Amino acid sequence: MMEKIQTIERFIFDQQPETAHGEFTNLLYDIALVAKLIAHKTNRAGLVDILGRAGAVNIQGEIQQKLDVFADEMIVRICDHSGRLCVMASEEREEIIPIPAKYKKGSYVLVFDPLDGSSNIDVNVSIGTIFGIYRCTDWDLRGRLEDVLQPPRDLVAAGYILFGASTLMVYSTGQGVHGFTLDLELGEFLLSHQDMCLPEPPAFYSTNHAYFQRWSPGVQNYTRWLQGQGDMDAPTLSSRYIGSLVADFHRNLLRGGVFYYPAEHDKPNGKIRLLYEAGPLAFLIHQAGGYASDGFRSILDIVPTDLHQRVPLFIGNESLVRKAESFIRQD
Ligand code: P6P
Repeated sequence: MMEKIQTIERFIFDQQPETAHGEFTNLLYDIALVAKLIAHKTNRAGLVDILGRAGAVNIQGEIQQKLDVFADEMIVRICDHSGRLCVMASEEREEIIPIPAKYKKGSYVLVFDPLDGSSNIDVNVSIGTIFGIYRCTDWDLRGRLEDVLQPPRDLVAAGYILFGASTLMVYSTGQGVHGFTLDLELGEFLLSHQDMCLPEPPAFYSTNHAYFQRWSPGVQNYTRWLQGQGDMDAPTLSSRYIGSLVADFHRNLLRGGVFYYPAEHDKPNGKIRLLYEAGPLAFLIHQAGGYASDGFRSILDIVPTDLHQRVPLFIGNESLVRKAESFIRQD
Protein backbone atom coordinates (compact mmCIF):
# COMPACT_ATOMS: atom_id res chain seq x y z
CA MET A 1 0.00 0.00 0.00
CA MET A 2 1.47 3.36 -1.01
CA GLU A 3 1.48 5.59 2.13
CA LYS A 4 1.18 8.88 0.23
CA ILE A 5 -1.23 10.07 -2.43
CA GLN A 6 0.83 11.89 -5.06
CA THR A 7 -0.19 12.95 -8.55
CA ILE A 8 2.24 12.55 -11.43
CA GLU A 9 2.35 16.32 -11.85
CA ARG A 10 3.42 16.80 -8.21
CA PHE A 11 6.00 14.01 -8.51
CA ILE A 12 7.47 15.43 -11.73
CA PHE A 13 7.63 18.91 -10.18
CA ASP A 14 9.31 17.62 -7.01
CA GLN A 15 11.90 15.68 -9.06
CA GLN A 16 12.92 18.55 -11.29
CA PRO A 17 16.37 20.03 -10.51
CA GLU A 18 16.49 23.45 -8.82
CA THR A 19 17.98 24.91 -11.99
CA ALA A 20 15.05 23.70 -14.13
CA HIS A 21 13.05 26.34 -15.91
CA GLY A 22 10.01 24.18 -16.52
CA GLU A 23 10.31 23.27 -20.21
CA PHE A 24 11.20 19.63 -19.57
CA THR A 25 8.74 19.36 -16.68
CA ASN A 26 5.94 20.76 -18.81
CA LEU A 27 6.79 18.30 -21.61
CA LEU A 28 6.24 15.42 -19.17
CA TYR A 29 2.92 17.03 -18.16
CA ASP A 30 1.94 17.11 -21.85
CA ILE A 31 2.68 13.40 -22.19
CA ALA A 32 0.55 12.63 -19.14
CA LEU A 33 -2.30 14.55 -20.80
CA VAL A 34 -1.83 12.57 -24.01
CA ALA A 35 -2.01 9.37 -21.96
CA LYS A 36 -5.39 10.39 -20.52
CA LEU A 37 -6.79 11.24 -23.94
CA ILE A 38 -5.65 7.97 -25.52
CA ALA A 39 -6.86 6.02 -22.47
CA HIS A 40 -10.29 7.63 -22.78
CA LYS A 41 -10.55 6.54 -26.41
CA THR A 42 -8.96 3.11 -25.85
CA ASN A 43 -11.21 2.28 -22.89
CA ARG A 44 -14.22 2.87 -25.11
CA ALA A 45 -12.71 1.20 -28.18
CA GLY A 46 -15.30 -1.55 -28.05
CA LEU A 47 -18.15 0.92 -27.68
CA VAL A 48 -17.69 3.30 -30.52
CA ASP A 49 -16.97 2.75 -34.13
CA ILE A 50 -13.23 3.08 -33.73
CA LEU A 51 -12.28 -0.55 -34.14
CA GLY A 52 -11.45 -2.05 -37.42
CA ARG A 53 -9.37 -0.63 -40.12
CA ALA A 54 -8.68 3.01 -40.87
CA GLY A 55 -7.88 1.98 -44.39
CA ALA A 56 -4.61 3.89 -44.53
CA VAL A 57 -1.36 1.94 -44.77
CA ASN A 58 1.40 3.37 -42.56
CA ILE A 59 5.17 3.35 -43.06
CA GLN A 60 5.29 -0.13 -41.58
CA GLY A 61 3.21 -1.46 -44.44
CA GLU A 62 0.68 -2.66 -41.91
CA ILE A 63 -3.00 -1.82 -42.01
CA GLN A 64 -3.37 1.13 -39.65
CA GLN A 65 -5.89 0.64 -36.90
CA LYS A 66 -8.01 3.73 -36.21
CA LEU A 67 -6.62 3.98 -32.66
CA ASP A 68 -3.11 4.12 -34.12
CA VAL A 69 -4.11 7.12 -36.17
CA PHE A 70 -5.86 8.75 -33.22
CA ALA A 71 -2.91 8.23 -30.85
CA ASP A 72 -0.39 9.52 -33.37
CA GLU A 73 -2.46 12.63 -34.11
CA MET A 74 -3.15 13.29 -30.40
CA ILE A 75 0.54 13.31 -29.55
CA VAL A 76 1.43 15.61 -32.44
CA ARG A 77 -1.48 18.01 -31.86
CA ILE A 78 -0.71 18.35 -28.14
CA CYS A 79 3.06 18.63 -28.48
CA ASP A 80 3.73 20.50 -31.74
CA HIS A 81 2.78 24.00 -30.52
CA SER A 82 3.77 23.80 -26.83
CA GLY A 83 7.19 25.35 -27.35
CA ARG A 84 9.00 22.43 -25.69
CA LEU A 85 10.15 20.59 -28.82
CA CYS A 86 12.36 21.20 -31.84
CA VAL A 87 11.30 18.02 -33.72
CA MET A 88 9.37 14.75 -33.32
CA ALA A 89 9.52 11.28 -34.89
CA SER A 90 6.74 8.68 -34.89
CA GLU A 91 6.51 5.02 -35.91
CA GLU A 92 3.49 6.00 -37.97
CA ARG A 93 5.26 8.63 -40.08
CA GLU A 94 7.94 8.07 -42.70
CA GLU A 95 9.83 11.32 -42.06
CA ILE A 96 10.61 13.49 -39.02
CA ILE A 97 7.78 15.76 -37.80
CA PRO A 98 9.04 19.36 -37.83
CA ILE A 99 7.61 22.03 -35.52
CA PRO A 100 5.59 24.44 -37.72
CA ALA A 101 7.42 27.74 -38.22
CA LYS A 102 4.49 29.65 -36.65
CA TYR A 103 5.15 27.94 -33.32
CA LYS A 104 7.98 28.61 -30.82
CA LYS A 105 10.77 26.03 -31.00
CA GLY A 106 11.82 24.20 -27.85
CA SER A 107 14.94 22.40 -26.66
CA TYR A 108 13.78 18.76 -26.74
CA VAL A 109 13.13 15.93 -29.21
CA LEU A 110 10.23 13.52 -28.77
CA VAL A 111 10.35 10.06 -30.40
CA PHE A 112 7.40 7.73 -29.96
CA ASP A 113 5.50 4.64 -30.98
CA PRO A 114 1.97 5.94 -30.53
CA LEU A 115 0.29 2.60 -30.07
CA ASP A 116 2.51 -0.47 -30.09
CA GLY A 117 0.85 -3.86 -30.34
CA SER A 118 -2.06 -2.35 -32.23
CA SER A 119 -2.97 -5.74 -33.74
CA ASN A 120 -4.18 -6.59 -30.22
CA ILE A 121 -6.71 -3.74 -30.15
CA ASP A 122 -9.61 -5.73 -31.57
CA VAL A 123 -9.08 -8.65 -29.18
CA ASN A 124 -8.90 -6.46 -26.08
CA VAL A 125 -5.31 -7.34 -25.19
CA SER A 126 -3.22 -4.62 -23.48
CA ILE A 127 -1.46 -2.18 -25.81
CA GLY A 128 0.97 0.63 -25.17
CA THR A 129 2.61 3.91 -26.12
CA ILE A 130 6.42 4.15 -25.91
CA PHE A 131 8.28 7.48 -25.83
CA GLY A 132 11.79 8.86 -25.51
CA ILE A 133 13.04 12.43 -25.00
CA TYR A 134 16.40 13.79 -26.20
CA ARG A 135 17.91 17.27 -26.08
CA CYS A 136 18.20 19.04 -29.44
CA THR A 137 21.82 18.75 -30.61
CA ASP A 138 21.89 22.33 -31.97
CA TRP A 139 19.84 24.80 -29.94
CA ASP A 140 19.89 27.45 -32.67
CA LEU A 141 18.56 25.44 -35.58
CA ARG A 142 15.03 24.10 -35.98
CA GLY A 143 14.87 20.36 -35.52
CA ARG A 144 16.70 18.15 -37.99
CA LEU A 145 17.16 14.42 -38.58
CA GLU A 146 20.46 14.66 -36.67
CA ASP A 147 18.52 15.67 -33.55
CA VAL A 148 16.53 12.43 -33.74
CA LEU A 149 19.27 9.95 -34.65
CA GLN A 150 20.92 9.95 -31.22
CA PRO A 151 22.04 6.84 -29.27
CA PRO A 152 19.65 5.78 -26.47
CA ARG A 153 22.40 6.50 -23.91
CA ASP A 154 21.76 10.23 -24.64
CA LEU A 155 18.07 10.04 -23.71
CA VAL A 156 17.09 12.45 -20.93
CA ALA A 157 13.82 10.60 -20.29
CA ALA A 158 11.85 7.60 -21.50
CA GLY A 159 8.66 5.83 -20.61
CA TYR A 160 5.56 4.00 -21.67
CA ILE A 161 1.82 4.10 -21.16
CA LEU A 162 0.14 0.72 -20.72
CA PHE A 163 -3.54 0.55 -21.66
CA GLY A 164 -4.78 -2.57 -19.92
CA ALA A 165 -6.98 -3.53 -16.96
CA SER A 166 -5.95 -0.08 -15.76
CA THR A 167 -3.91 2.63 -17.45
CA LEU A 168 -0.37 3.02 -16.18
CA MET A 169 2.25 5.60 -17.06
CA VAL A 170 5.81 4.49 -16.26
CA TYR A 171 8.76 6.81 -16.87
CA SER A 172 12.31 7.69 -15.83
CA THR A 173 14.28 10.92 -16.08
CA GLY A 174 17.45 9.15 -14.94
CA GLN A 175 16.40 9.18 -11.27
CA GLY A 176 14.88 5.72 -11.06
CA VAL A 177 11.73 4.28 -12.66
CA HIS A 178 8.32 5.28 -11.34
CA GLY A 179 4.79 4.15 -12.17
CA PHE A 180 1.48 5.98 -11.94
CA THR A 181 -2.01 4.50 -12.22
CA LEU A 182 -4.84 6.52 -13.76
CA ASP A 183 -7.76 7.14 -11.40
CA LEU A 184 -10.57 7.41 -13.92
CA GLU A 185 -12.91 9.28 -11.54
CA LEU A 186 -10.33 11.93 -10.65
CA GLY A 187 -8.72 11.96 -14.09
CA GLU A 188 -5.37 11.92 -12.29
CA PHE A 189 -2.34 9.64 -12.53
CA LEU A 190 -1.49 8.67 -8.93
CA LEU A 191 1.89 7.31 -7.80
CA SER A 192 1.51 3.53 -7.51
CA HIS A 193 4.99 2.09 -8.21
CA GLN A 194 7.88 4.17 -6.84
CA ASP A 195 11.50 3.20 -7.60
CA MET A 196 10.71 0.13 -9.72
CA CYS A 197 13.62 -2.33 -9.73
CA LEU A 198 13.94 -5.67 -11.49
CA PRO A 199 13.48 -8.40 -8.84
CA GLU A 200 15.82 -11.36 -8.45
CA PRO A 201 15.40 -14.20 -9.16
CA PRO A 202 13.51 -13.58 -12.42
CA ALA A 203 10.21 -15.33 -13.03
CA PHE A 204 9.61 -15.32 -16.80
CA TYR A 205 11.07 -15.53 -20.25
CA SER A 206 9.14 -14.05 -23.17
CA THR A 207 9.60 -14.95 -26.83
CA ASN A 208 7.61 -16.28 -29.77
CA HIS A 209 8.51 -19.99 -29.87
CA ALA A 210 6.81 -20.35 -33.26
CA TYR A 211 9.92 -18.82 -34.82
CA PHE A 212 12.40 -21.23 -33.20
CA GLN A 213 13.51 -22.70 -36.55
CA ARG A 214 14.33 -19.21 -37.85
CA TRP A 215 16.90 -18.52 -35.09
CA SER A 216 20.66 -19.10 -34.97
CA PRO A 217 21.95 -22.18 -33.11
CA GLY A 218 23.15 -19.85 -30.32
CA VAL A 219 19.66 -18.41 -29.76
CA GLN A 220 18.14 -21.91 -29.98
CA ASN A 221 20.61 -23.15 -27.33
CA TYR A 222 19.86 -20.08 -25.19
CA THR A 223 16.15 -20.93 -25.36
CA ARG A 224 16.84 -24.52 -24.32
CA TRP A 225 18.89 -23.15 -21.37
CA LEU A 226 16.00 -20.89 -20.33
CA GLN A 227 13.77 -24.00 -20.39
CA GLY A 228 16.07 -25.67 -17.85
CA GLN A 229 17.87 -27.97 -20.27
CA GLY A 230 21.65 -28.36 -20.04
CA ASP A 231 23.94 -27.24 -17.26
CA MET A 232 23.01 -26.84 -13.64
CA ASP A 233 22.95 -23.03 -13.53
CA ALA A 234 19.82 -22.98 -15.71
CA PRO A 235 17.14 -20.74 -14.14
CA THR A 236 13.64 -21.90 -13.18
CA LEU A 237 11.40 -19.74 -15.35
CA SER A 238 7.88 -19.78 -16.70
CA SER A 239 7.05 -18.73 -20.27
CA ARG A 240 4.83 -15.69 -20.80
CA TYR A 241 4.35 -13.98 -24.19
CA ILE A 242 1.35 -11.82 -25.00
CA GLY A 243 2.53 -10.40 -28.33
CA SER A 244 2.37 -6.82 -27.05
CA LEU A 245 5.83 -5.46 -26.24
CA VAL A 246 4.76 -2.93 -23.60
CA ALA A 247 2.64 -5.52 -21.75
CA ASP A 248 5.41 -8.14 -21.85
CA PHE A 249 8.02 -5.58 -20.79
CA HIS A 250 5.90 -4.27 -17.90
CA ARG A 251 5.17 -7.73 -16.50
CA ASN A 252 8.85 -8.66 -16.66
CA LEU A 253 9.82 -5.36 -15.00
CA LEU A 254 7.50 -6.18 -12.09
CA ARG A 255 8.33 -9.90 -11.77
CA GLY A 256 11.78 -10.22 -13.34
CA GLY A 257 12.55 -11.89 -16.61
CA VAL A 258 13.83 -11.53 -20.14
CA PHE A 259 12.01 -10.57 -23.36
CA TYR A 260 13.73 -11.37 -26.62
CA TYR A 261 12.91 -10.87 -30.27
CA PRO A 262 16.08 -12.15 -31.97
CA ALA A 263 17.42 -11.90 -35.48
CA GLU A 264 15.96 -14.46 -37.92
CA HIS A 265 17.49 -16.02 -41.04
CA ASP A 266 15.48 -13.69 -43.31
CA LYS A 267 15.19 -10.83 -40.80
CA PRO A 268 18.79 -10.15 -39.63
CA ASN A 269 17.61 -7.15 -37.58
CA GLY A 270 14.56 -8.81 -36.07
CA LYS A 271 11.33 -6.80 -35.75
CA ILE A 272 11.62 -4.31 -32.88
CA ARG A 273 12.40 -0.69 -33.77
CA LEU A 274 15.52 0.88 -32.26
CA LEU A 275 14.56 4.56 -32.06
CA TYR A 276 11.12 4.48 -30.43
CA GLU A 277 10.85 0.95 -28.98
CA ALA A 278 14.15 -0.73 -28.00
CA GLY A 279 15.99 2.51 -27.15
CA PRO A 280 13.51 3.97 -24.64
CA LEU A 281 12.92 0.55 -23.05
CA ALA A 282 16.69 0.00 -22.78
CA PHE A 283 16.98 3.35 -20.93
CA LEU A 284 14.22 2.24 -18.54
CA ILE A 285 15.56 -1.26 -17.88
CA HIS A 286 19.02 0.20 -17.20
CA GLN A 287 17.45 2.55 -14.63
CA ALA A 288 15.67 -0.47 -13.09
CA GLY A 289 18.95 -2.40 -12.70
CA GLY A 290 18.69 -4.48 -15.87
CA TYR A 291 20.33 -4.59 -19.30
CA ALA A 292 19.34 -4.57 -22.97
CA SER A 293 21.40 -5.95 -25.85
CA ASP A 294 21.16 -6.69 -29.56
CA GLY A 295 22.96 -9.95 -28.77
CA PHE A 296 26.42 -8.38 -29.00
CA ARG A 297 26.39 -4.94 -27.33
CA SER A 298 24.28 -2.61 -25.23
CA ILE A 299 21.28 -1.15 -27.04
CA LEU A 300 22.20 2.15 -25.32
CA ASP A 301 25.31 2.46 -27.48
CA ILE A 302 23.74 1.87 -30.90
CA VAL A 303 23.66 5.07 -32.97
CA PRO A 304 20.56 5.01 -35.22
CA THR A 305 21.18 5.58 -38.92
CA ASP A 306 17.54 5.40 -39.98
CA LEU A 307 14.32 6.49 -38.25
CA HIS A 308 12.71 3.08 -38.60
CA GLN A 309 15.64 0.71 -38.33
CA ARG A 310 15.02 -2.57 -36.56
CA VAL A 311 17.30 -4.24 -34.00
CA PRO A 312 17.40 -7.69 -32.39
CA LEU A 313 16.38 -7.20 -28.75
CA PHE A 314 17.19 -9.08 -25.53
CA ILE A 315 15.99 -7.07 -22.50
CA GLY A 316 15.50 -7.75 -18.78
CA ASN A 317 17.54 -9.08 -15.87
CA GLU A 318 21.21 -8.54 -16.71
CA SER A 319 22.23 -12.13 -15.86
CA LEU A 320 19.72 -13.49 -18.39
CA VAL A 321 20.65 -11.04 -21.13
CA ARG A 322 24.40 -11.55 -20.67
CA LYS A 323 23.78 -15.29 -20.96
CA ALA A 324 22.10 -14.69 -24.33
CA GLU A 325 25.21 -12.80 -25.48
CA SER A 326 27.45 -15.70 -24.39
CA PHE A 327 25.37 -18.26 -26.33
CA ILE A 328 25.32 -16.01 -29.42
CA ARG A 329 29.10 -15.57 -29.27
CA GLN A 330 29.32 -19.35 -29.78
CA ASP A 331 27.52 -19.07 -33.15
P1 P6P B 1 5.13 -11.42 -33.21
C1 P6P B 1 3.46 -5.78 -32.00
O1 P6P B 1 3.18 -5.79 -33.39
C2 P6P B 1 4.97 -5.92 -31.84
O2 P6P B 1 5.64 -4.93 -32.51
C3 P6P B 1 5.32 -5.93 -30.36
O3 P6P B 1 4.42 -5.22 -29.59
C4 P6P B 1 5.31 -7.40 -30.02
O4 P6P B 1 6.21 -7.72 -28.97
C5 P6P B 1 5.73 -8.07 -31.32
O5 P6P B 1 5.37 -7.19 -32.37
C6 P6P B 1 5.02 -9.39 -31.53
O6 P6P B 1 5.52 -9.91 -32.75
O7 P6P B 1 5.95 -11.63 -34.47
O8 P6P B 1 5.56 -12.34 -32.08
O9 P6P B 1 3.64 -11.42 -33.42
